[in-house]
This record gives sequence, structure tokens and C-alpha cells, in this order.
Amino acid sequence: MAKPTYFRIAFLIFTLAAPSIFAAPPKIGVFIPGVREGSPIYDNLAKGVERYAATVPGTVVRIFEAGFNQAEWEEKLTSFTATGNFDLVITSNPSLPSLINRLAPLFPRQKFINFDAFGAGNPNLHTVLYNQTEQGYVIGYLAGLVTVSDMAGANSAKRVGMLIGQRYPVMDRLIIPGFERGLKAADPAIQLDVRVLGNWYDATKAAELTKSMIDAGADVILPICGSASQGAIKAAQDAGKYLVFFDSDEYHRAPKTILACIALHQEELAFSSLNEAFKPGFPYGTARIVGIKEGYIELLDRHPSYQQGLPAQIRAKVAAAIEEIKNGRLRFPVPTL
Ligand code: RBF
Repeated sequence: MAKPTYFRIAFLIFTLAAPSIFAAPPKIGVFIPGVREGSPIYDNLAKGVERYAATVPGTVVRIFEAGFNQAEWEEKLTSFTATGNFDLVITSNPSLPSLINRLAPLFPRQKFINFDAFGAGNPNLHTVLYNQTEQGYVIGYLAGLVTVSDMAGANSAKRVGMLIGQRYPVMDRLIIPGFERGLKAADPAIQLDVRVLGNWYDATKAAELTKSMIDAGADVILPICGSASQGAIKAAQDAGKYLVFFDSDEYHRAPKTILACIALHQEELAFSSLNEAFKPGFPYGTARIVGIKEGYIELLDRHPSYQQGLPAQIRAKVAAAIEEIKNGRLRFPVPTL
């Protein structure tokens, strides 16, 4: 056989084998720092990974819920990573980059993607932070317009509440300042009442704290407290007051009580990131920030609850603010974390 023919055969074998050598379906580990149930930010991460896996036959996905004891997360992440043999470990939480960075020397080749977080400089880690100052501003502006309105559930006190699971830098430097700036844009006299639950699951205590804020004059409350938000819903419904929500479409849980939801498109972010994550050139080592303009934060303003629950003037003012953000006239630079 002539030499060129050998080359052709060798080339043919290589071409046929190459996809299985270089593009074997990935094995993905999903580390949930909490539980999936009741926390849409985690559930939507897992859904995005599952959607990706459904489009790439053979993809292996292991989802691990690390639970609410944060002291155990580092050890659990270490053993999950060590035993999983994953091509990629994907997670979501602002406190995870520091854990991942501590693990890096143990797993020098392990790739990580961490959403809802900021951490540049680790060559195996890519993070995506949502501009939650922007998210807080839009929903704060809306809440402020409601508290000074003559809507049925609004009182004369210019007071809005927030119920948070715990304090953390993203909450203190992005979400609360954004929300407060939104309130003040509606009326500088509006006061913000922030209560801290101390965990992400205690619905009974969430109901008590929500009631206490309502008794103190709050007529609109933003709960950011995971599955404990069920307690906030109960208390707001009992008192005929309003809620606004972060993270996902929650209208169905309490139509008429939940006036607005401003979502993070975490499922879409997971799906689109995974489509790129196994290709050469994926920007591991970098930290990305996304917001309304990029399509990853969205006020769900087409829902009937929103359309029917809010007066047209409020909807128009909020739509105008979003337009200002989209065209760049209203900007929310993200502070360092
Ligand atoms: N958000 C949830 O919805 N459920 C949780 O269990 C949860 N746990 C968190 C634990 C820590 C240590 C931190 C810093 C944040 C947590 N969050 C949780 C908040 C989440 O990262 C995000 O800020 C909010 O969901 C608002 O988008």
C-alpha cells in the first residue's frame, strides 16, 4: 500500500475516534449550598444543568444538597469534589469563591463555575455576579410608589420592610443600598425597616417578623429568606398587605398579595454557560457581572397579577426607570465585595 493511503486510513480512524476522545459527554457536579426545595436560586441552577444534560446525551449530572449548616459546606464541597471525578463543579452562592479558592491546591485541575458570586484570579474558577443593586433599585422604586399610593392595602406611613435570611456582603453592599435608593427615588421620606431571620428556613419566625414590621407601619415587604418566605406570605395575606419578590416568578403563591417579582434568569445562565464551558477559550479565571441590559435580571411585568394589581401610573413609572437602565442613563456600578 502506498504511503499516502496509510495516512488517509490513519486520518479516517482519527476523525471517527476524535469526537469520543475530545468531546466525551461531561460529568457535572452541582453543589447546592442549602436545599433546592423552596429556594428558586438553587432550583433554577439545577434546572439549567438538567436542561443542558438533556441536550447532550450521555452527560452525567450529580446534584448534591449541602444543607443549611454553613459550617459543614467546606468539608462537603471537598469530599464532593474529591469523589465525583467531575469535569466541572457548578454552584451558586456569594460565599463559595473563598471556599473554592481554599480547595484549589488540593484539586489543581478541577474547573468550577460559581454564580451569584464574585471572584477573579483563580484560573480554574469562573464567577458570574448579578447586578443586584439594579435589581434592588427597580423593585424598591416600585415598593416606594406603592407605599405612598392610595392602593387598598397601603397606609399613610411611608414605611417599607425587608426580611432577610442573614447579612452578607452582597446583601449589605448591593441589595439593601439598591432597594433603599429605589425607595428614596419614589419619595425621599420613605423609611426602610430591615429584619434578619438568622436562617433560610424558619417560616414561623418569618411570619412573626413580618407581622411585627406590618404592626410598625410597613405595607410592602421584600422577603429574601429562602423557604421561610412562606411565613412572610401568610402574615402579609392575614394583614391585607403587600409583598414583592426577588429571584423568580412567585405570583402563583399569593395572587393579589405579591405585586411584583424581579427574576434572576439563573436557569438560562446555567444553560448558556454550560454550552460554552467545555469549549476551549471559556473564560475561567474571570468574574462577569450581568444585569437587566444583558437579560439576566428581569421584572416580570407581563404577568396578570402585575398588570391587574398595580395602578397604571405606577407601572408606567417603573417601566420608565427600566428604560433608563437599559439605555444607560441610570447606572448602578457594582461596588467591590
Ligand atoms: N437564598 C435562598 O433563596 N436560599 C438559601 O438557602 C440561601 N442561603 C444563603 C446562604 C448564604 C451563606 C448566603 C451568603 C446567601 C444565601 N442565600 C440564599 C441568598 C442568595 O445568595 C441570594 O442573595 C438571594 O437569593 C437573592 O438573590
